[in-house]
Amino acid sequence: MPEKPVTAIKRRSLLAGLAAMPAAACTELAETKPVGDLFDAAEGWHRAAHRSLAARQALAPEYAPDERSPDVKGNGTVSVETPEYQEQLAKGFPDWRLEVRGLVDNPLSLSLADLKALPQRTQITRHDCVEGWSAIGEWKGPKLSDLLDQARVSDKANFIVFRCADVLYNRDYYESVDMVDAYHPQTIIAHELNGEPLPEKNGAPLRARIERQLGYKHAKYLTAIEAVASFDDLYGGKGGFWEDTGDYQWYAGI
Ligand SMILES: Nc1nc2c(c(=O)[nH]1)N[C@H]1C(S)=C(S)[C@@H](COP(=O)(O)O)O[C@H]1N2
Ligand SMILES: [Mo]
Repeated sequence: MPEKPVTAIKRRSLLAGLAAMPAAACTELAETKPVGDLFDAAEGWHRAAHRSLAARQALAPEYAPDERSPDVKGNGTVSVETPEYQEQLAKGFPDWRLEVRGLVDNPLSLSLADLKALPQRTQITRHDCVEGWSAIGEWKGPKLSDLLDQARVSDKANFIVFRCADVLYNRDYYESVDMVDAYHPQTIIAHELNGEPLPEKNGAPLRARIERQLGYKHAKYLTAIEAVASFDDLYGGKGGFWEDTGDYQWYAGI
């Protein structure tokens, strides 16, 4: 299936970039350069913005089946010890729901069966953990972009937040990405690893795969996907578990 262009996202990202341009720089340019030069400068900026957006939309490398690692080790939370989770795990998660909510016109509550009924993407990619290990695995699931399209994300949303079922060091694990990564064609909600249902240690029943980012962004044990305008009302306000502790950066592009 051909990958969908992300025109709406492109426009939003370009505007965000424009807003980030210091006002003083604009004033200075306008006051000291002839109008023609200003136009050229704007066009040059536009081209550069496009180039960097294109770089972020590029695909992560994909591998052959025989390049898969024998195991993808579990890291961070490897078991959710509540009785509810353990019961669902034993039964194959018949009652698990993934909510898609926040700044959306059509909130969703999806079962595992609903997610499996959507078009699926299978990708063999390398997981790179910031702690210094990597593993190649085959991940399968629907594209996050399909869920977001179905939920009709509002123009006011700037980020997608991943809510998780686990508690690590007494705090809820969560993560977030911007719209470029959310709509990236390799960003999927995986329910399978190497042809099997996701093992508990790797985030059963659902985990995010965000292939252009480091491992800690790939939230496991997903319960909800939330469109937000900012992180202000979310835990420590930095958009993720490790971001709030101050250990790692929010943008972990690779
Ligand atoms: N919910 C949740 N997601 C998480 C973590 C976690 O502890 N809890 N750890 C992160 C880190 S640091 C890494 S490297 C990967 C590990 O994924 P794996 O256990 O499948 O190797 O999950 C990420 N997502
Ligand atoms: Mo990690």
